[in-house]
Amino acid sequence: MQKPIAHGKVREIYANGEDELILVASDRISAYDVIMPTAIPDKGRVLTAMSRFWFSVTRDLVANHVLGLTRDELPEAFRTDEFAGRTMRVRRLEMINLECVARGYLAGSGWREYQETGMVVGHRLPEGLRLGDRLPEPIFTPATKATSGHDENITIEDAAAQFGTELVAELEALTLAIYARAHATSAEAGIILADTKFEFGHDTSGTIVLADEVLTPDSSRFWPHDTWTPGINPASYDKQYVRDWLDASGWDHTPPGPELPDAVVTGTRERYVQAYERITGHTFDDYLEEMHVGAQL
Ligand code: Q0Z
Repeated sequence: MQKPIAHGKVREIYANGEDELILVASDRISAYDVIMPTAIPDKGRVLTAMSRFWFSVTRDLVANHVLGLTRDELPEAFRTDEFAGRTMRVRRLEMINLECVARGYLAGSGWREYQETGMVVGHRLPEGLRLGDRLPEPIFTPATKATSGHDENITIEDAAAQFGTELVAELEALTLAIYARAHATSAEAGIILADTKFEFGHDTSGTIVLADEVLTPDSSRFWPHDTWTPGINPASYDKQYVRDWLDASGWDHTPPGPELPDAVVTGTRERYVQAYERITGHTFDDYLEEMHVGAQL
């Protein structure tokens, strides 16, 4: 097996010839920005399945980089049980180095900035909003990858100065259109899509293409609608068991994190699968079967 050309905290990228890449999603999970020593079985497969679903339901809004996921669509070296279902063959793009974030609710760094300034990345917001409140309308809050690894928010004006007014306007329109589609789809499943981050690139013809993983719990905040109460820190759809257990363990968020107990692993896996099944209306078993996971080949 060749070596990855890049890896994130929980994913790897391999080259496939000149024009294609292979994205592999692992079962690793991070909490409080630390990778846990215990994996969540099938997490990478659930996230890959979700990404595929969202690329499919947004294909009328934006072109995407997906070329294939099934065994017969992957290069020989990736036709193993370990890679099955967690591996995506994609077009290699000229990536646009701007994190395109849509926020429909007040959370995370947006909440902190709002408390201090009444603004979120250049957007003036109404007074009196609480943590977790829905915004009057979704906002586009671009960010750049800082060398620290953390994203640095920039105003739309700064983004325009760096990437061009026209391109940033197109990215903003695409980001908000995809967010609106995904928010509506998630809402039908009783899940709030609070915010999400997209990465785009250009293909060889200059078309803007949606890339990377999309609308997964690792690139988005998903909240269960039935426990959402503005003013109270919203529960994470997928990671709440892990966070609750870590909070009770007294761990101080410095690496390494503690091994997770079986009940936390099982409960968390169940939440990932449930999110996939609710959002897509398909069973995860059907996905595994389609991807020949566990089949004797
Ligand atoms: C995405 C990333 C990951 C680490 C490169 N279609 C594409 N064309 C060119 N480049 C990329 C893509 Cl998706 C690309 N990343 C982000 C993903 C591990 C970093 F799986 N890096």
